[in-house]
Amino acid sequence: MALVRFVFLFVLISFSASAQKDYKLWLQYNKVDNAEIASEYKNSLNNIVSFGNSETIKISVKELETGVFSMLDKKTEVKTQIEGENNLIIGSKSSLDSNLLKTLEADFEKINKEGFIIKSIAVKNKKQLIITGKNDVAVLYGVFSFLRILQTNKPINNLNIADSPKTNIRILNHWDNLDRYVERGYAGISLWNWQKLPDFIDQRYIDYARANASIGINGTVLTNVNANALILTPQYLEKVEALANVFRPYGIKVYLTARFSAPIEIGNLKTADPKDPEVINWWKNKAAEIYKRIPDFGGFLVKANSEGQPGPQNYGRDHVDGANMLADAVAPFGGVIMWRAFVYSEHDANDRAKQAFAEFQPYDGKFKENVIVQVKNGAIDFQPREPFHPLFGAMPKTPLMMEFQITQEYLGFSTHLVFLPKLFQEVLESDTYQKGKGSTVAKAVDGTLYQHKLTGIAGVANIGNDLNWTGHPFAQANWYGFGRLAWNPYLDSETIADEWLRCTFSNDENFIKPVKNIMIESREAVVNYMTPLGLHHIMDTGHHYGPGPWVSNLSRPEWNPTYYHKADKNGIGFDRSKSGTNATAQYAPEVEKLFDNLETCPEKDLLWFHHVSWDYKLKNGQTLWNGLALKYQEGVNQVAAMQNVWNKTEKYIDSERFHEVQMLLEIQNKEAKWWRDACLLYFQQFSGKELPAGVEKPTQTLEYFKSLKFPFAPGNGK
Ligand code: BDP
Repeated sequence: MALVRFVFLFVLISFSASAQKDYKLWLQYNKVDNAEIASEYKNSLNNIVSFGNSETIKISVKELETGVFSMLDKKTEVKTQIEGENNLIIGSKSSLDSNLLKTLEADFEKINKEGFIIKSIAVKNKKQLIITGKNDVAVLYGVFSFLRILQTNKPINNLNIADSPKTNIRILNHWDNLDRYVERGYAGISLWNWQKLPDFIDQRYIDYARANASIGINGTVLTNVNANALILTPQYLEKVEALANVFRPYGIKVYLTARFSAPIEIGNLKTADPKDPEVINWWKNKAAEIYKRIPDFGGFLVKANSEGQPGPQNYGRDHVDGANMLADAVAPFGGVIMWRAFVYSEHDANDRAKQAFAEFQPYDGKFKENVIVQVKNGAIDFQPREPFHPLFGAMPKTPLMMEFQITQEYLGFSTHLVFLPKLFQEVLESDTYQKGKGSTVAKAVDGTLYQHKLTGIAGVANIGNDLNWTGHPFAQANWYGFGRLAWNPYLDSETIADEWLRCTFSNDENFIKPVKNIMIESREAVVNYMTPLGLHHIMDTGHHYGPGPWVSNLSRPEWNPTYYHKADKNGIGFDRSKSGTNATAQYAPEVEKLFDNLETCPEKDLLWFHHVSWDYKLKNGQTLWNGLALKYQEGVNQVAAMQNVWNKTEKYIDSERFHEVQMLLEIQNKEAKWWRDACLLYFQQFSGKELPAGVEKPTQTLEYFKSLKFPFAPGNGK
C-alpha cells in the first residue's frame, strides 16, 4: 500500500513538474549544465545593483533574481549602491548617476526610447555589467535579453549590446469574444475572465504580460475584430481597466476593437454615420471616458464593411471617413486607429485578391496621422503560402502595419507542428520594388521605406487557457517568433528557432540541431501537403479543418474553393496574369513582370497566378500533374521524417512534452495523408491521369473524403 502511494505521489509530482514546464514557455531558466560556462557566469554576477524603484524596476530585479538563482543556483543580493566588482547594475537613464551617464553617453545615442544597452563597463577601474535604457520598460527588455544570453549559454564577459525595436506597435490581436469563445482559437477559451473581472486578478494575466514583455510585445487588443459593442460600456470598461493596470508595468498597452455601430447599439443613437455630429460627439465622449480610466489606452482596431461587419459604407461614406472620425476622437489622448484593409465584397465580381488594393490604394494620403492601415500578409487570407500583399510599398503617404496570423486557422490548428517565423520571414524579405530594388516588405513595415514614424506588426494570437497556452508545445515558438520579428523584422527564422529551443528545452547540440531542422522544414511541409505550387483556399468550409477542394455551393462565389483552383480538363490554377484578372498589375513593374510570365513566375506561386495545363513542364522536368502529386507526397514524407527525428529526442527532454509532440506528429501524419489523398483524388477527375511512381495510392475513395463532416471542429462559432 505504502509503495502504491509512493508511486502515485511520484507520478503526481513528476507530472505536475513537467506540466509546469509547459506553462513556463521559453522562460524555463534551466540550470546551466556546462560547468565552465556556469562558473564563468557565477564569477561575473555578484550582486544586483538597482537604481529606481518603480513597479517595472521591481519586476526587472525579481526576474533577474529568479533567473540567476534558477540557472546558476546562486542567490544574488540586491543593493542600491555599487560596491566591489562584477555587479549587475540596472536602472533607466534618469536614475543613473552622472558618472555612469558620462560613461554611457555615446551608447544612449544608439538607442531609441524603447531600446536597451547591455554593456561591460569599468566604474572606478572595477568591472561591472550594466543594463539600461531610456525608460524602465526598456530596462525590463534589456533584462529579458540578458537572461536569454544566459539561457542560450553565450559568453557574458565582454558584452556591448545596443538594441532597439524597429517598430512602434508590436501587438497581439485576440479574437476573443466576451463569452470567452475564441474565434479561430485552438488552445482553450479566452484568458480574459470577464465574469470575475475586475475584482479577481488571475495569475495568468501577470504571466501573460511577463511572457509578452520578454519578447518585446507592447500591445494587446483584447477583443475580437468581429466586435461586440458591449466592451465599450462602463460595466466592461471597468474590467478592461483592471487588465490595463496589470499589464502597464510590463509595458503593455491595452487596445479594443470598436464596433462601428456602437453608437446605435449602446448609445441609443439612430445612426452611426461618421459625418453625423451626434455620432462624432458620441465617440469623442467615449474616448474621453476610456482615457479617464486608462490614460495610456492604445486605441482601436476596426474591422469595418468586411464580412458583414458594419462600417461607414452603410451610410454612403468610405473607409477614410470612418477611420478619420475615430482618429479625431482618440487623437487628443495620443491614441491610434488601426483600420483593417481586409475587405472584399460579394457584390464585387472582381478577383477577390484585387479588391483590398483596389479599394484602399486610392486612399493614400487621406488618412489622419494617427491612423495606421492594417494589412494581412497576403491578398487572400492567411493561407499556408501567399505572395506578399500588393498594398505593401504601394501607399507611400500612409503608414501600413502588417497583420500575421499566429493561430493556425489554415495551417493545421494546434495539432500540426508548423514553425511560422519561416512564413513571416519569407513575407518580410519579399521585395516590393516600389522604390527600386531592395524595397522589402520589412522596410515598408518598419517605416524606413517612406520615413513613417507610426509603424507596427500585429499577430492574431494563438493563446488560450490551455495549460501550455497554445495547445501545441511548438505553437509557443510561433508566439515567441512573432514577438522577436515584431521587434526586429530582419531577424532570421533559424536564429529564432535556435533561441527558442534553447530557452524552452535544452542547450544540448544533439537535440538542437535535428529539432531545429524539423522546425525550419515544417513550413514547407505544410505547404506541400495542403497547397503546393501556389494552390490556396481549398480547405473545407466554415471551420476550415481539412481539405475541401470540391466545395462549390456556398452563397458567396469567393468563399468556394472551386473559385480559387479552377481545375478543369485543361489544367489548374487562377489566371491572375494579363490574360486573366490582371492582379499582377497591382505590383510594381519588376514584380508584375516576374509574376505575369509563366516562365519567370516562381513555381511556389505558379497556380496563384496562372492556369496551367496538366502537361506543363516544371523546372525539374516533371509534368504539372506529376509534380503536383509528388509535392503532396513530399509533404507527407517530410512529416514522417519529422517523426523519425522527434522519436530520438526522448532522452533530452521531459517525457510529458516528448509524448505530447509525438502524439501530435502522429495526427499530423494522418492529416497530411488525408490532404494528399483527398486533393489528388479530386484533381485527378480533371487531369484524368495516373498517380506517378513514388506517390502512395489513396486507401479511401473521393466520396468517402467528401462525406466527412466536423460539426464541432473548434474555432468556428459555438
Ligand atoms: C478569416 C477568419 C475569420 C476572421 C477573418 C478576419 O476565418 O474568422 O473574422 O479572417 O480576419 O480568415 O476578419
